[in-house]
Amino acid sequence: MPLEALIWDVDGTLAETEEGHRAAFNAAFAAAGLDWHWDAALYARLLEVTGGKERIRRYLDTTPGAGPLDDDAVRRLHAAKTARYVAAVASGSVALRPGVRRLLHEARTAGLRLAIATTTSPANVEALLLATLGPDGPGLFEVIGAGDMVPHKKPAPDIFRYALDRLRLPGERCLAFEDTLNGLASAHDAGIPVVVTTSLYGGADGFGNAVMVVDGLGEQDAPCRVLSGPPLGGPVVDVAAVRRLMPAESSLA
Ligand code: XBP
Repeated sequence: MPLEALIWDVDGTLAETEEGHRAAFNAAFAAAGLDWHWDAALYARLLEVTGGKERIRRYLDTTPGAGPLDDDAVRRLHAAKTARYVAAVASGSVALRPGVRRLLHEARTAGLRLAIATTTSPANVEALLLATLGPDGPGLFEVIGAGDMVPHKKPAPDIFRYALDRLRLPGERCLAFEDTLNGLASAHDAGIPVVVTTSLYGGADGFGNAVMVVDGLGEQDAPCRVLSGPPLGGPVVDVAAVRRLMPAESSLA
């Protein structure tokens, strides 16, 4: 099937953002007078739950003595966290991962359409795209599916289906980039082939449904490593390489 669009996850894929999220959560907890502190090990476990509000709820449900907090209080706490995260990203604290800027440019030059499918809040996405790609950053993406735009977050396929619906494309004409098991499951269940770029919090195995697993997209002077899938034939994941990953045309097509 010819490739027509690339659909991108955000946190851990476009940029290594989760340490920024973790810092924003902890700052919001402190500002609210809560003695909660999410260290990296606890946060790695809590990341099994996508969505910041849902993650706070999971912490409340699994931490003796934390809470109780009603839904309104959770929403307010999460909004305070989002404000802190957006401010940090807007100040330039986060950079795109190696190869992301290059592949986005190559894809646009090749006429491929771009979309985003993420669990994070829309404000976080806009802040990241403006800070890293400039004022035209958000406009590079035809569709930005984020956060509560869908009823069920990853690993449910909703957010990738949302992107496909608005692209008016079938999954087999797209390619998704993800970094977590939840994200892989979400895109795969939406019928989209997935390239996994392993990340700080995304784990290193269990990506059997991916068409390729790499340690990043690579740059000419900093080659990426293929952890599973066909050889790249060069140092980076580029448009030619992703086109080769697409499923063959169906004989019935
Ligand atoms: C990552 C998430 C988000 C972020 C925090 O989303 O699961 O919850 O960790 O952002 P993705 P919010 O990998 O789909 O980009 O607090 O705004 O949810």
